[in-house]
Amino acid sequence: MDKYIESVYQSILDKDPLQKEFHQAALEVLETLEPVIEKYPVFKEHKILERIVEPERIIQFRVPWKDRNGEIQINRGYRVQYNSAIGPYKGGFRFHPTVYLGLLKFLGFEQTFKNSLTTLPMGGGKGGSDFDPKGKTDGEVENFCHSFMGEMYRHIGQFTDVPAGDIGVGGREIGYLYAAYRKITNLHGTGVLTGKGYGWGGSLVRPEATGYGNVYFAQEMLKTKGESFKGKKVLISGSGNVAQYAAEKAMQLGAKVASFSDSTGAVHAPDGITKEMWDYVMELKNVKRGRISEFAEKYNLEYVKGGRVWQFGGDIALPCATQNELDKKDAEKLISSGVIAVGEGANMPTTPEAVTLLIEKGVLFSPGKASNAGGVATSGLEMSQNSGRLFWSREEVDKQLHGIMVNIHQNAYETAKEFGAPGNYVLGANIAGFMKVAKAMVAMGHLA
Ligand code: NDP
Ligand code: 2IT
Repeated sequence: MDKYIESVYQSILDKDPLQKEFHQAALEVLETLEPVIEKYPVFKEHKILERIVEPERIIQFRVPWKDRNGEIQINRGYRVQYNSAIGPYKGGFRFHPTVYLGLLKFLGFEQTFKNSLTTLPMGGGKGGSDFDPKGKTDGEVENFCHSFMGEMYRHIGQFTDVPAGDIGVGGREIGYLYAAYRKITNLHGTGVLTGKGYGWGGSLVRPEATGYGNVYFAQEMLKTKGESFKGKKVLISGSGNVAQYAAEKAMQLGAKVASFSDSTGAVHAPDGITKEMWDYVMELKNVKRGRISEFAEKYNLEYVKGGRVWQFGGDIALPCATQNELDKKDAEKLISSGVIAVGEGANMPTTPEAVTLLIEKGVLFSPGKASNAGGVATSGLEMSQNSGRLFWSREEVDKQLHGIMVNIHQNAYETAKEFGAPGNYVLGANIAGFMKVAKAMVAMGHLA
């Protein structure tokens, strides 16, 4: 690695030695930026790298709430407002027991480049809490959300910072959060959150957007090799929002969706799931909030407790659960089963060693910041509709989402070629996402 870039990376390690996911995300970006720093010395003169790794603002607060027994519980709330050079901070809230500052810094950092790739005017941010919605009653989740928003409301707004969902934050949580925001501020400020329900400011296709977008991106990658989803065995990990809609779109394109998983295990459906089975998973996960093992039981499918879906082998892999869920061993298994494409639906699900191996072996590989950008892009479309006080049809939103994904693919593909690494979507997406933010920061001087 270039000495200057290495020194920036070293400063991150020195300042925050325990934030390992953030180190990983920063290194993955920094190590691909060498040709840009060489070609545009202005970025070094303006200390863009030193500035871009440092969040503009971090908010951390106490979230006290009462559980079903009337007992007081305490969680931590956060918002990392990473970069607002090209628009208001934008990015989801994650509610999961593993949430801490290092995790949210990784996600906010990624979000900055992802949002830039969408071409919409959105900066990067991320927030959340170590609160675990699993096993909680609706009432407990509601109490928690009200307390969380009791502090968060003063830091957000349509021109400041626009949060949305992520792991553990879906339509239910956004509803409770939005109610608290309205109560406190007396504003029907629809533009303050995205992922709202249809009828109270939400956009059609936002729930589907990340999963659909990931499949649209993979479709573009496959086209470069004269391939398509038709008849392919597709492995999907996770069974939450992104996994559900990636599965639906892959099925619509004629693929056999052969797996789902959750944090307790993996299910194999070697012949592909049917629409009825997909409906069952939707009800199981979104209404009953049950475990994926119940799906395996119901349809008499193989279930591997504590296992990962990659062991089942397939043509296309779409990791849609969480970070670092596909490692080098998993990549080896996928390669030996003849995988042709891996499209990240989650954020950073593939470990660096696995990414290197997949690219080396000529597997089409898309980094999450490019291929899962459909979610935040459609959040951007929700913001546009809120500003215009109107609603677009399903066809209109889906058409725009599709166009954005095709464009991100094209941009990453062309940028990789321009910088001497044809077919390397990691390098292409990092450089393309970085350039727009970096140029904006240079234009605005050292305060940006
Ligand atoms: P959900 O909460 O709807 O689903 C998450 C899924 O991943 C669940 O199946 C969950 O299983 C599993 N999972 C979560 N944590 C772990 C873990 N530590 N180990 C194993 N499995 C785990 O979240 P989303 O579908 O919204 O998010 C999935 C991924 O996609 C995340 O990386 C998120 O950052 C990313 N993403 C989401 C976007 C969105 O619009 N929602 C946009 C772009 C990216 P369990 O129920 O057992 O916890
Ligand atoms: O990681 C992500 O891009 C998201 N969780 C979606 C963020 C958003 O603002 O829609």
